[in-house]
Amino acid sequence: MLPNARAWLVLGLLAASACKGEAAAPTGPAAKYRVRVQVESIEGTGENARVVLSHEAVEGFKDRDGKAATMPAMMMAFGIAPEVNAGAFNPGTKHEIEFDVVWGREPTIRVTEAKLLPNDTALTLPPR
Ligand SMILES: [Cu+2]
Repeated sequence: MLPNARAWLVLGLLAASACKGEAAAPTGPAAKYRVRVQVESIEGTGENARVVLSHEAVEGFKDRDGKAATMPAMMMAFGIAPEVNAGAFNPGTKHEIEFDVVWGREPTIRVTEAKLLPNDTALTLPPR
């Protein structure tokens, strides 16, 4: 691509995102959390991939207004950031993950890092 063409493409993308308006804009910087999880299932591929995880209670979770909130141990679906190896999320495996939260983004909650834990790691998960 010619340098000029690339610059116009970048400008076009900026303009397109500016035109989306405030309502669609993600609010504030990403908040990041770490928690230990067990994989339940994984669905979809690429940007649409979602992994269902049972996670331990999340320390220091904040709500949409930045106020202290609670996220107890539960089972829920997470998006997966492109840099994460989704192939490691085999059902039943345990991981320590980092996830980010951007209110207004789809998906709001996304795994950004994952480290495999030994399978005999004892986790405090919701009753099944
Ligand atoms: Cu949760």
